Amino acid sequence: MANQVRQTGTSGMVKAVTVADYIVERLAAEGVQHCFGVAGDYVFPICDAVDSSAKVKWIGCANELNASYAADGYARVRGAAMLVTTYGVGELSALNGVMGAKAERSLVFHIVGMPSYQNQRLHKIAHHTFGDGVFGNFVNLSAAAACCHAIINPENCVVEMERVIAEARRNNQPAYIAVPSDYALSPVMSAEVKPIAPRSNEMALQKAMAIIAERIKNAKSVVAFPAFTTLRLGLQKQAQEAIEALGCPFVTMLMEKCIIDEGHPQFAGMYAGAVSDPKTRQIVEGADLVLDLGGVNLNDITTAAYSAQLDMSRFITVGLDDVRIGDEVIASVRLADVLSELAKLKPPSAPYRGARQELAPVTGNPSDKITMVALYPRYAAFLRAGDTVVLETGSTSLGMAPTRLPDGVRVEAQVLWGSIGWATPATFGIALADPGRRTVLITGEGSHQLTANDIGAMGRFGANVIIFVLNNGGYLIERALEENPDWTYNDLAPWNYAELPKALGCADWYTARVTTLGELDDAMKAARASKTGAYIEIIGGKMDMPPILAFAHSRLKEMYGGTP
Ligand SMILES: Cc1ncc(C[n+]2csc(CCOP(=O)(O)OP(=O)(O)O)c2C)c(N)n1
Ligand SMILES: [Mg+2]
Repeated sequence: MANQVRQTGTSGMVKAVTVADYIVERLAAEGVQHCFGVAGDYVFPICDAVDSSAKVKWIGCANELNASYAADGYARVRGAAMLVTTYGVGELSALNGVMGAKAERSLVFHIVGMPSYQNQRLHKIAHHTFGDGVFGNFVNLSAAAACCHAIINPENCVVEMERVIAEARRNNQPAYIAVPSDYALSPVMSAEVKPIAPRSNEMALQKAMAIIAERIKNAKSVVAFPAFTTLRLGLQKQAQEAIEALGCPFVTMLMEKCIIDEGHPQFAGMYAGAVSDPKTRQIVEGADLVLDLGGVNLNDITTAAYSAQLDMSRFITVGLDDVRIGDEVIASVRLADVLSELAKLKPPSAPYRGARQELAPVTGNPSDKITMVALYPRYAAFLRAGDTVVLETGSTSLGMAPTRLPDGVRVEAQVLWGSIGWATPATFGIALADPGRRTVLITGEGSHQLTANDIGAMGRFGANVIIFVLNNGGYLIERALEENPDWTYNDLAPWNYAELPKALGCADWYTARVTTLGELDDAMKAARASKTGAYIEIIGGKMDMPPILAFAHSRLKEMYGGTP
């Protein structure tokens, strides 16, 4: 008992801290105040530790997939999130969301309660297994969704928690922490460790900065890409300061929309290969030096079906933990340090000044049906500084991409992983993570059908979000990505969307179903004024798609490859 970690209980008695309590306390110290999950017997000790914690609140979700998406959203704002699921059946349901967090670099601590060590040793036939007495069947699967993992026991708990926290922070990706149920209730054994904060190797940082400075000096034209990772790490301000010191134009791609205000004088537009404004395209593709601040993701979506013409030899990519210049990689250099070094540069006397793009005018008559041409500028006019808008994969996010949004609006989207259904629970997590901002969800109805049941949790936990659901009679984006738009698999069960909040326990929410622009304008005003949540179902046209989607439709071969 001598080396058990102890804390003083309220009664003044000294009691040993259990593994479960320690894990919850340690994650609370990482800034986690909410724990998303679904309970189960193997994970009861962890759930109990959360429920009795004064620092972390249990947020029960309708299912583990929703919980994982909510945790991803929360982590994007808070820097870390806690997700708790039960062995096998629970953790496996969460994997899509945890893997999405890995792809999009969002730090979710996934805690899973396992059957007890005793029953594992005895190879008992237990529920949530294949009935084979084997208990390692799922560890590798869940571990593959994370960047690191640990199976916790009372002796390794303190050391392993520091190791996985440091590694997860280094990569800003999920960590998987599995805890047998009897160990979870055992007292933690103390160990001499200090939290490890990721930092740069000073020599490597100096070397990288010298090369970057030389390349900047010799470049006739420089353009900066602030990457989505700066948002995940809370480094937007530092990225902006670096760009202001550089004085060069900066562009954003879909994963980075509004990462720095679109009204910033150095903003040179959104870049998406061939569908970019020609001036933006020239600035990017004609630049001598492209400073990629954080590691942008040049995927089929962000490059508009690989239509970007980028010479990678002109790139300097500052990753989370290294700097890449051509084929040279300088390891152990942190993005935050490079940004603060860049911010020390003396700004040029005549920095780049872009042509300021104003918000698109709101058009159409009150009795008109709702077209996408009329809808996107309305979203832009509706959003304001202090809003976080969550964009679901689908036709709308592609339509919103080139739509200029007001300054002070934060945008979240899951562009790379692109798992539909993500945005609804992610909105919930984001709203809980920062109640000081208004969280606005813009989703298609098809995506919404996957995870709409957690609207109930939004009401239960007082997340006063504003939800716009575009009901366009099916999977429009899929109709556009095929030669034949009329395959029946792109049709949906016709839900009464506007009635969902009431059915799911949010009786005091403002709800509306709108078919004309006048109704939409009135509903938007009412939603903004609502003190509780708001939910607006927008009836759109079955084939009314944004121009970028029409462009993709013309490049199906380039996107998917031709028939061999
Ligand atoms: C989990 C998952 N399943 C399937 C897909 C394929 N998919 C991509 S978009 C989409 C349809 C989206 O439809 P909706 O939300 O109604 O938006 P719309 O394009 O109609 O505006 C589907 C099925 C996916 N990306 N993720
Ligand atoms: Mg749809």
